[in-house]
Amino acid sequence: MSRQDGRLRRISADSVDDAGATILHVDMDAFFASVELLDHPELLGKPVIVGHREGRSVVTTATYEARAYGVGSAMPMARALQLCPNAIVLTPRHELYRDYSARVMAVFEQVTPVVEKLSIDEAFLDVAGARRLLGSPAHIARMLRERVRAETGLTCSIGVAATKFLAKLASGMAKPDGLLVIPPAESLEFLRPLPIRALWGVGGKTEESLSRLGLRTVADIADVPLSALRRAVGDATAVRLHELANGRDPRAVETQRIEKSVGHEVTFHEDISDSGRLERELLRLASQVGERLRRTDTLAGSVALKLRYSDFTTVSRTRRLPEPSNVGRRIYDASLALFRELGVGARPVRLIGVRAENLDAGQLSAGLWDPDADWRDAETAIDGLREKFGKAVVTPASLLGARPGTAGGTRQPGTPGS
Ligand code: TTP
Ligand code: MG
Repeated sequence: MSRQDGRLRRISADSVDDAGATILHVDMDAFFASVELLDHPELLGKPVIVGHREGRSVVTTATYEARAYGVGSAMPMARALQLCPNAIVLTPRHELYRDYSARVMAVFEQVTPVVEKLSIDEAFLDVAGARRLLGSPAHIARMLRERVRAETGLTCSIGVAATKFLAKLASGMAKPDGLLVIPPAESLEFLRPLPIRALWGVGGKTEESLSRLGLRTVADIADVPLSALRRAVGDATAVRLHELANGRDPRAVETQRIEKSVGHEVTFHEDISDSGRLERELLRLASQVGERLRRTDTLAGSVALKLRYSDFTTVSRTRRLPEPSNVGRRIYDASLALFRELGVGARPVRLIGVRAENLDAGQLSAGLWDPDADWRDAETAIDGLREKFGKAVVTPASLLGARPGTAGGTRQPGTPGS
């Protein structure tokens, strides 16, 4: 929820009924910016943006004071400074954020071992088993917010509900520095008036197709016959949206992560300045990453691109996917956008790598979470052919009509990231 500026904030009263609402979604407020403010207390209450001021950089995040001007994550820095010329821009210090992330996650793990880390600053917790010892879910959530603040100086927002989807929705609404409990008996009442955009995976084209049918709210989706929904957005998406709109979400909080990331990279024999060539290489790497994700039935939440230039400076950039995916095409789209943002410029490239992060295993098994059914079917068919006839026969580049096998480099599978 990157556009959030806290204007529509909703929080719960102390007396809220939380029985059965055992899933917590915790998300740190303006995370990178809040960590920076710990070091710069004189900037508290000011519009602060974290990112690089120069070039074609984008905003990583901004304080809520800056968001009031319309500044948001992933916005070009130039645009952000037009909107908020007085903003103070701080250079990101990723190591520091990772350090705070680990401290925050450690606080979560004091509450329950059932913690599913989703990204650097958010996690799901299942507190069903912690209730006897620690109290009701809302009580646990309040305690958790206090502990996070006491141990790190940072604020977070927490959503408490009976399902992952609702808990995540609730934490977004409680921001910043709030707690919102959705009593299970009121789940539908809460959901139905929301715009369809609130449903996981609805954005862009899906939203357009649905509005063309006159569907505007979650209630509209819940009440429309499934067959009509299927015709509009395809089988898999229709079923998923219908389930979500009716308050059903079978996904459990998963603690086990087989791998934290999956990546491939290639080092060239000679430095490359031809961006077309590098983009084809990106497609190949992204496809390999997608194939590995599909093999373990894992979805990636974000994609990282790594470039090492001829002078050995190395940069990496991360982008969140519009929705979790294991489709090579989606991973390629995200890495290409990052690549174009960074640009090759005057510096030739000696290494390029693509990595899938925020992995979420086993979510596809219910068949409910598949907005990319067509791409996935096509790519899974290719997986099968490659297994049968060897990798050289069907390459991802052949999907785009490019000539395969032109990389001329050494390729190493990436190691799981930290
Ligand atoms: P978010 O949780 O999406 O954003 P946030 O914590 O800054 O703000 P809030 O949750 O209160 O809305 O992302 C967590 C961090 O991840 C964020 O502080 C910076 C980083 N990030 C990026 O670098 N690029 C992005 O596009 C996004 C969305 C986040
Ligand atoms: Mg956050």
